[in-house]
Amino acid sequence: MTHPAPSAGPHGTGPRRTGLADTIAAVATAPGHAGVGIVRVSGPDALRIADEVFGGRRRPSRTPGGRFLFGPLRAEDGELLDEGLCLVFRAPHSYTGEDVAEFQTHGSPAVLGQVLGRILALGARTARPGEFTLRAYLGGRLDLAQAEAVLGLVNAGTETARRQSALGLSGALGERVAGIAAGLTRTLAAIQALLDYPEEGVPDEDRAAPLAEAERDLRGLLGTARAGQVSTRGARLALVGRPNAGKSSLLNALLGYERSIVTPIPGTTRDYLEAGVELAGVPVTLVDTAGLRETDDVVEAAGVRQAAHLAAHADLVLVLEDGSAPREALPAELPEEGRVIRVQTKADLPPRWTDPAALRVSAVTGAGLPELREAIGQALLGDAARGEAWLTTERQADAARRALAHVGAAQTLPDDLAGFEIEEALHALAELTGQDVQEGVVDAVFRNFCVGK
Ligand SMILES: Nc1nc2c(ncn2[C@@H]2O[C@H](COP(=O)(O)OP(=O)(O)O)[C@@H](O)[C@H]2O)c(=O)[nH]1
Ligand SMILES: [Mg+2]
Repeated sequence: MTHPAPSAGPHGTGPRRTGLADTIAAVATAPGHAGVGIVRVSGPDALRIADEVFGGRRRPSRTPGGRFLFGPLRAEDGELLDEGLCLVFRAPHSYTGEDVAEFQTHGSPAVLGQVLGRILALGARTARPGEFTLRAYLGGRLDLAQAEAVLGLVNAGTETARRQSALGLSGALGERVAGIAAGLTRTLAAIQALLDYPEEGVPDEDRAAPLAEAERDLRGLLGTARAGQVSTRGARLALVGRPNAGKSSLLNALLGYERSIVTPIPGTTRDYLEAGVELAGVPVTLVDTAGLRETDDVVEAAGVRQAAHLAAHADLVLVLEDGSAPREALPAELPEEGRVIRVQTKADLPPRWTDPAALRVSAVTGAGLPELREAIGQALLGDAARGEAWLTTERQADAARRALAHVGAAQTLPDDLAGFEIEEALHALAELTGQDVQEGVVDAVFRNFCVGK
């Protein structure tokens, strides 16, 4: 599959760096055997190299961009390596913005290895992870958030992750950020225009109102960060409670198969175990833990300590209490309210207590499971609306948080200092989209890519 070059974002002018004279090459498809495999070459020599590899009558370097040729691919001594396609892209109309040739061959490691080896022998060098996309960013074809969205699409394991990454790639996040930045820039201009006349002061409609609006927009944007991150990297959900509360039974019910051992004997689960499942479009790792209780058993005590630790580090914690037995306090501290869902288990039996804050669920009959799934989805995704662009990486969320802090500070300060805070907020927003960003940050983003993308 080829990747049509996406249109540049609204302000898609990434910093240009020199030193892109190299021609780079890599296998772009996954290792292993497949019907088709792709080797990609990008850079100033891409089409000259393609002329040597492609043995058909027509030469790639004389072929207009956006066309493909079919013919033999040859080794240096003329031996036939395979028959395949050579796709020709010409700068700037390619994924990287450079001249690009893509060879589509039969998808075996042997064929792909020979074709890539020939290309490298002709003067290309092996591409580093994400280097094709890095070039698209450096050439201004993608902003940094769009590059992260490319990675999100490559890694997407669920429909939610795919949808949000596709939105990010379309530049929707960059546009949302640009809208906030535009408002801040106008406010900054209004403040600077009146700095020489401090006795006048900037009228509220030019300062207080737009700053409040920027704050609201940034809060809305940050409200999507948790959803964006859990939908792409996944979430950890720990089940905790006293022994026999029904943790292992509920884990099995959520999974739909018997993963964890269930017995009437308290203290059955002494180690923890994990299992993956998709809930509300989020890849969730369910973690079953040892029951929380005071115990003299060394192994069980270690499991209880571990359970508390797992709960502290989970994205979300289901706190289970046996609804068919008298309620007892849990012998452990629980995470803060926002990260907890309370569950009253064994809803098929007569309840011995009621608590409107707890969801009643039966692992035996399945009653309450749909509501529990719904509550988990709500807790993980919040009110982040499906159609809007979300912050999908911690890097993006961090930049948005800093922008919000500066906007908050600007609202409380006199004009000259407020102007400084607004500049800092704009700086953070420019980092979010990668217009104004340290090289180390860019490197960190692209380190997570695979070779060939
Ligand atoms: N009636 C009923 N029994 C349950 C339910 N969930 C668990 N149990 C029983 O409660 C006991 C403890 O269950 P288990 O899942 O091992 O609890 P854990 O110690 O918290 O992991 C077992 O005998 C289960 O069969 C339920 O929803 N309804
Ligand atoms: Mg158990």
